[in-house]
Amino acid sequence: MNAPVIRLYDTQRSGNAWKIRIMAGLLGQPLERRTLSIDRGDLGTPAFAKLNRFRQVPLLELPDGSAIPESMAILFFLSAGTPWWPADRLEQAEVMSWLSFEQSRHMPPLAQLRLHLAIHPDWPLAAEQRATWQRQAEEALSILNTRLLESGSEGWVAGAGQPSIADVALYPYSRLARMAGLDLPRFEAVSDWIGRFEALPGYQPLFPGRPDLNEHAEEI
Ligand SMILES: N[C@@H](CCC(=O)N[C@@H](CS)C(=O)NCC(=O)O)C(=O)O
Repeated sequence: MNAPVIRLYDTQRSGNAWKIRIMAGLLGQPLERRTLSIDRGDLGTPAFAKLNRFRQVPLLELPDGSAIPESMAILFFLSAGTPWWPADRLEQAEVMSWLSFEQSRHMPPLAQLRLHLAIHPDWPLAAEQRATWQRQAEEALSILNTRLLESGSEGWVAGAGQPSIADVALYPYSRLARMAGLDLPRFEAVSDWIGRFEALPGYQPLFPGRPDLNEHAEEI
């Protein structure tokens, strides 16, 4: 009999889905990947809309057929009961505040700049829009940098002693900031934290087995 599988719907270059592959790697949780392509229109099909009303990746499908959309919800689901989701209510609130920051102020400008500058440079991008995203992305990295400076050279996003799903959530689009045209080394504490994060046992690069391709722009 086949072992029940947890299935991840993702795309090759999705930073939001990368969070889930990293989390599964860090937890030693096997995942079966169903890799779709936005450029091919896979997310616009009625079959995918039936699985995920939000029509986005990541989507996690459980062995009983239930499905969880949204990277934050999936990170919570996978990490609950492990050290990646703290037991203390105040610490949980701290983690959630960083998840909210990632979704509202960090990921949107960084993901849009990466999409327009590196993945689809053929798409039109008005100078004013680019400048707004650039300002928002710099502000988000600066807030994260200040937090990591407070946490110290061994520290993590939502507490000094232990990484949490806040680190997993904030890693991908921080790591990809150069593709978004940002000067990542200027955010020294963020750069150091990225190095510490990538040294964690179970860390997964964007393209499996190819950490050298983390900033690769094309599907392979
Ligand atoms: N809030 C969502 C955002 C997911 C998201 O933006 N996914 C992108 C790929 S990284 C996507 O599916 N884009 C296709 C589309 O929106 O049509 C999450 O955190 O999971």
